This record gives sequence, C-alpha cells and structure tokens, in this order.
Amino acid sequence: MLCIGVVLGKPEMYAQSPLPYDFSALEPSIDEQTMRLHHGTHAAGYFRRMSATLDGLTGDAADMSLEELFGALASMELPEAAAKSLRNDGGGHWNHELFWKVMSPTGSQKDMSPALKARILKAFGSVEGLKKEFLDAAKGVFGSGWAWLCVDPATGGLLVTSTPNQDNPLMEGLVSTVCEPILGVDVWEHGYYLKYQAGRGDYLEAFWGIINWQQVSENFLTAFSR
Ligand code: MN3
Repeated sequence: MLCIGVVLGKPEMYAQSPLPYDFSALEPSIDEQTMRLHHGTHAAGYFRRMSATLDGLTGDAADMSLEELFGALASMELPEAAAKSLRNDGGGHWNHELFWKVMSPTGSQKDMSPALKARILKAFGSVEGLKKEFLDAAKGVFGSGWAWLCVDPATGGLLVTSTPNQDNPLMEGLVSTVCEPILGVDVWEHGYYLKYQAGRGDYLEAFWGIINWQQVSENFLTAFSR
C-alpha cells in the first residue's frame, strides 16, 4: 500500500506535530503571523475534527491507518459524515504535516540527494524544469488546493499533480492521479494572503527558496524503497 513516513500508524496519528522550527524562522519568505495562524488555527482545526471522526469509527475502519483510509475512502461503506470528514479533515491534517516538514529556514538544493536529483533530471530535464512544472501546477489550482511532487507507484518515476481543497493524491477513486507525495505546497489563501494578498506567484517563488530538499530526498527514499 501507499504511505510515506508522515503519519505512521494509529498512535502517532493522534498528534499534531509541532513545527520543526520557530514560527518566525521562515521570515521573510513566510511571515510569523501567517505561520502562527496556519499551524495553530487552520491545521489544528483539521486535526481536531479528524480526531473526533477517527474516534467514532467502528469495524474494520477503526483499525486502519489514515493512509489506508484514504486509499479505501471511495470504495468502503462509511457514514457520509465520517467519509466527508476523513476526506476534508483527514486530508487537511496529512497534507499540513507534510507541508511543515518540507520547508526549512535554510532550504537548499545542495541537500538534494543524488538519487532524487537523477530522477528529477530524468522526469523534468532539469531542476528548473521541475520548478516550472511544479509552480505552474500550483498557480493553476482554481480556488484552494495543493500542488504535489509525487512518486508514481507504477513506474517509480516522478510526476507533478495538483488536488482541489484538502484532497490528497493517496485518495484512490477521488483524485485524477493516484501517487505518493514527497513534496507539497499549500495554495489556500490562508497560507499566504496576509503577506502576499493576491500574489500567489510571489508566495510560490518564495516557497521554492525554502524547500527542505534533505527532507524531500528522505521522502523519496522512503517512497522508492517500498
Ligand atoms: Mn493550509
């Protein structure tokens, strides 16, 4: 099954990770107030609502990991409210847990592993080619959503995709492209509006400069070694 190391099994699922850096650490790319609101209010809300939903699950679903639930959401019989919450709140929690970890105050392409870099060159021609495709996908999200760099489980190759709302590429049957995310960017306005207003492109350029390529390389290794 598909899963990456962001949420591992049930006990860890019931936690919202603290940021791996200070709220102000991503300044000036992402401002402190945005990070406080984003982590402490928006992401905390997804986590709280998801936890309540998970607590109420019964039968087989009660023993499934969040990734397993994502994969089965479209096919398993769940009460409508629970299915909706797992998609929106569960997706919201999982997506943000990845997002915090793929940023770093000292983000640097020098930390990209040779294995990941080789795979990027194969898929996109160059790191600049990936940047263009990834940022174009993020700019092209209508309304709120996410852009992703993913491992294609069928080929092991890399691809770029996007999802609306809090959908996640592991949600088989609900998303256009099922794949394993190793990098994601949040293009909900709550992630950038205070500093950038309508300037989504400026926010995305700034995001590109603070990507934690060491973490993305680890995510790639985890995905690829499965
Ligand atoms: Mn968000």
